Amino acid sequence: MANPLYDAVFGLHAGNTRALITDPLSGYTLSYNDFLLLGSATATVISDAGLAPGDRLVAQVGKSVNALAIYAGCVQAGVVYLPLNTAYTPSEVAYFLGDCGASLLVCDPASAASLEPITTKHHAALMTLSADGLRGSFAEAVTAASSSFKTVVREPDDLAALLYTSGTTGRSKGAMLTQQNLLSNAQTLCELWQFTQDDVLLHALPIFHTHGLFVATNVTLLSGASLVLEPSFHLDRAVTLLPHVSAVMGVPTFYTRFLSDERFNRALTESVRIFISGSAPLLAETHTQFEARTGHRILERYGMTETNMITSNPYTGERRAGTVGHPLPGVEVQITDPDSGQPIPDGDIGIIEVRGPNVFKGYWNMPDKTAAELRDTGFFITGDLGQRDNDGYISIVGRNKDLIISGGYNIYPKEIELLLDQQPGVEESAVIGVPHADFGESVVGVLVGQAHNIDTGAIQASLGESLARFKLPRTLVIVDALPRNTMGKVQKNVLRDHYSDSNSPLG
Ligand code: MCA
Ligand code: AMP
Repeated sequence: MANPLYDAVFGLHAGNTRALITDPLSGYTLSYNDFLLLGSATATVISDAGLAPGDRLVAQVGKSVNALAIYAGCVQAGVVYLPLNTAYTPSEVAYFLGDCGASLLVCDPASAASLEPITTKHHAALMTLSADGLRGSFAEAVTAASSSFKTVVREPDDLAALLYTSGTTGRSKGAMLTQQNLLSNAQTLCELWQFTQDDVLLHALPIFHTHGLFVATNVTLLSGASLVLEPSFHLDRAVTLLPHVSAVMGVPTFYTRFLSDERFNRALTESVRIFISGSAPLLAETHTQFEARTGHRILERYGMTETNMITSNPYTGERRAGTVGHPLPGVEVQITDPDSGQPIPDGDIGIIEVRGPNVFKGYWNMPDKTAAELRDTGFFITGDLGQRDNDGYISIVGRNKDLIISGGYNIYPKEIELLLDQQPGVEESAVIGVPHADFGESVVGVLVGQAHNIDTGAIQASLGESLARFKLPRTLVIVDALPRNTMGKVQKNVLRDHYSDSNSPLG
């Protein structure tokens, strides 16, 4: 094959007049063929902007058909796609742009003025695309561009995307994802979850993360199904759309929000054949309540940016609440002792490690980090703690990495602690995640110092200048000292127990 990912996911639909994008409420549809033409015009623009195969394009744009076409255009042009959370601040974007050596940034017209000095500094071009995908220099160029583009030849091991995942040291790492990583995973999931061209997927996830970008989009495209492409998850609209769709993919927050709506019941979900959950733990209680209300058993699966999807509950067999199911076909999972790295018996708790065609190539320009997390044997050390039962179902019981997952977004405490430690009056800090009914976990910052020397409002404002809002601590508390063990290590578990009720917003 000339370009395995493009040919399998996009190219095979040339001439297909069925709907790829559909809005059952307004009647809008966009055919596969028209989307491919849009993707090819986008590839022309990318190539005309001077990007060669292997160059990086960074996109920080709202979710739209045209934004999705940037992904298609990059794959067709052999350019490495790097999507960014729209909530990231200019200082966060500056890091990604500089680290990956991007050639082009596509951003919202409203952000152009604040991002222009950054692109100038890093010698990258800047083009704009509005959140609806219709305005901006990039949109204009696509409208004027030829939709005839010769697909660039790529090897299975060539990079298709670079997705940044925060690091325990506070420095984000770019996970290098190859064509083969993305394609193999999509093919496996498509088959396992039995997607066909008759499916209509409610797509309300962001398209800058693996879940909404690769899992949802690639699986739909591979199977020839349709997408209801919502800009974001709005409960009222999602409830109205449910009778028109056959599949839903979401983070647990979607499901707890559905359950909070009294219209959500068996009749409303009759046309849906599959509800899939991932990116964060789904409480067994949510699983049970969901079944009682609708008769559906949510299918929970587990994945990571570096590995794509790793495990899934079965489509036809028992979907076991509180577990993430079995390793996907072709994917190996071993559970190892955190100290020795040796595999441990079923039932024991250890680190989940994974090997297979889904596992990334390494971290961009970080050979040491790659070597520390990707073994010579090919196993990637996830940092999640899990156990396997006698029937082969895997449960995630905790994390061996200091990570907070809020509404499906990963937040690394270290990144916030480094900033808190620099604030006036703060001697040191610890950032923890505490239970939150809507987001699963929310962020609490524990500051050491004297209350009269610390202005929490000013700290919050200062953090907001450099951190995306979803990372900001919802609560800041001041203490005399942090609890430490005999080795001097901060006991975050003690803090988590103590502040488990502190998830109210700051006043
Ligand atoms: C928004 N806010 C949040 C979050 N989202 N705060 C904490 N955690 C969040 N996840 C804040 C905003 O900053 C804002 O705060 C306020 O909440 C309202 O913002 P809004 O955008 O209206 O929020 P929302 O529409 O209610 O969004 C919540 C959401 C969204 C629908 C849960 O966060 C979401 O779509 N999450 C999905 C993330 C995802 O796709 N993860 C997959 C990662 P303020 O008022 O202060 O400004 S991929 C992955 O994990 C692996 C590979 C896997 O296995 O899938
Ligand atoms: P990310 O770095 O955004 O790719 O997030 C990956 C992390 O999300 C994993 O290492 C897990 O800690 C977590 N995760 C993903 N799916 C699940 C799940 N079904 N249950 C619990 N945690 C999950």
